[in-house]
Amino acid sequence: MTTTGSQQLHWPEAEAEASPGARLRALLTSPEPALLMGAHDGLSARIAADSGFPGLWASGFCISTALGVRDSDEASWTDLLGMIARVVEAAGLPVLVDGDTGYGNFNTARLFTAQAERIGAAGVCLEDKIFPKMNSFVGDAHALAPIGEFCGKIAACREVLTDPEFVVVARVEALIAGAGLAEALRRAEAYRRAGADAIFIHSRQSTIKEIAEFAGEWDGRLPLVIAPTTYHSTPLEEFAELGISGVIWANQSMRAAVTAMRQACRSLLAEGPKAVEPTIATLNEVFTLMGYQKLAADEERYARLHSDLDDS
Ligand code: SPV
Ligand code: MG
Repeated sequence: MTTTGSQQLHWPEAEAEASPGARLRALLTSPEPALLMGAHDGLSARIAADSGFPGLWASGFCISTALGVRDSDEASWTDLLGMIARVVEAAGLPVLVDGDTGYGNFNTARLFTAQAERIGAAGVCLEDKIFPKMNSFVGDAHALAPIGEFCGKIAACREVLTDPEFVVVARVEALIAGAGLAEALRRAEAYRRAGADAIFIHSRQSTIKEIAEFAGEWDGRLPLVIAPTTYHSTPLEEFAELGISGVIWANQSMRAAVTAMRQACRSLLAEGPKAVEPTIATLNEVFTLMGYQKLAADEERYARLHSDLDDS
């Protein structure tokens, strides 16, 4: 039992016998692609869990955005871990943490990974770029880390873990950097040998084409994870046919929030609260989502538990 205390306080249904790492591993080795929903705070994590997603992606892009900064290592890694702890606690689901480049060298990467395990995350994903990194969809300057150095980072992260089931994902950015399929495969194989449990192969094309080519050549050597942000129109069945193990919906929740909050702000200013009220969650919906009923039940229970002593 490795769930955190606050999960038990808020979400008793989230208790599980297996460790977070074992639960994520089970998802990534199941026959169907596991759908991991992007989360950026406790609320988005809770909504994803409530909607039925089996696991979460703690997105660096989205947490940065929620903190009001850019996805270029502008947030400190302790800022991120603070928010990731909220994501883990609120969801009660296995959480794969976006560890970016590991915030520097092998040492910062392993410190980050050890902390992520300590706060109850299920896995960490490290990408083979240079610190400070830039979001993969911004510009063309995506310098890749030397392969040997990145392999050392993976090995250091593996060795610092206490749970052997904790998942270390190596993210290959060669296709993002325009370095081509052969380089992507060369890197993925090196990372597999260095101890990665899965490969996140990232692409920013609008079709599945280069991911399909990679998956064909890769031939199931390790589970493959993807984030179809730009090739979102690909049917899920195609991912299954390619043998993809994990599909990350990385930023849709944050982008939905941006649209909804903008709309509410605009309507409030232009038309007043009456126009906004029918389009937003009721207070009761929020109270239900956040488990206020359980708090009330607990309050009653503890008030009665030793109430006989009050009379004596
Ligand atoms: C993130 O969500 O922070 C990611 C995935 O790294 S992406 O933004 O799609 O590159
Ligand atoms: Mg990221």
